Amino acid sequence: MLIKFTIITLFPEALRPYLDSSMLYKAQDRGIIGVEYVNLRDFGLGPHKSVDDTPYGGGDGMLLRCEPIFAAIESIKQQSPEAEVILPTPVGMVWNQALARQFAVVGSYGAPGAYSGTAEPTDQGLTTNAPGEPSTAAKRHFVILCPHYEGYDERILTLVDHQISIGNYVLTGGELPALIIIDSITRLLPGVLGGATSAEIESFSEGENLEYPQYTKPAEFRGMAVPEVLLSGHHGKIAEWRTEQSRQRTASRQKSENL
Ligand code: 6GU
Repeated sequence: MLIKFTIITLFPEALRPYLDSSMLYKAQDRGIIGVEYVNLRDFGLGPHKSVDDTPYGGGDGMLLRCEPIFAAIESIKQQSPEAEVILPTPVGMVWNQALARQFAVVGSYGAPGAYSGTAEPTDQGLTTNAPGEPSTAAKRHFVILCPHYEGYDERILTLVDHQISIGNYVLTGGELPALIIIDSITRLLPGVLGGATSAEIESFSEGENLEYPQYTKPAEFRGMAVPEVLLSGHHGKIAEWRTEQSRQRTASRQKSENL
């Protein structure tokens, strides 16, 4: 197993259907990733297994208390002291493809070229391990602590290695961000996507360039024709067209973002 994800959540039932579908299911089935759920409620206080309380100083809503969160994370770290704790939070660093690539780096220091995975070496020379390499323990273990309600007691930050936001808007909880983080890391791991290089050539992989448009059969649909060059069989011209399309898309989105 390359990466194990332990998700601490009050709503495991909200996460399971997505993680048990499609590529994330396959990644688990192939033993590339492991997913484990820890219900924060199990660490709640008192007969009602309470996990939240009102904020000191007043204000709306409820905050997650320290005790259940410390207990949950300490129980995981006892088994896995190297685990890295991720807190999805709107005040965190905004997630992007470069961060996903860093989190997908697994394995040990090695000579450049000494790996055959799809994740890229970092500046520190870290590499992935070869697909299918026999392994027992996960090479990297992420614990994702999903907040809920109006927030959390600030003292839980002493447990956290990475505070991650998925964009500049506010969600009701950390479950959707957890899925996004897991998905974007997992698809970079060797053996998850079909083609060996498909993760590399897609949008964002090369700098911040967006992917070119693609088409499949039929060649004409309701009067909409596939661009002629793609039917030409001329590989040089096709590559040129794709590069140009990619450049135009990237430029046009940059323009709309700067309005
Ligand atoms: Cl990580 N959490 C919440 N609650 N809202 C967000 C977010 C995270 N990222 C963007 N908005």
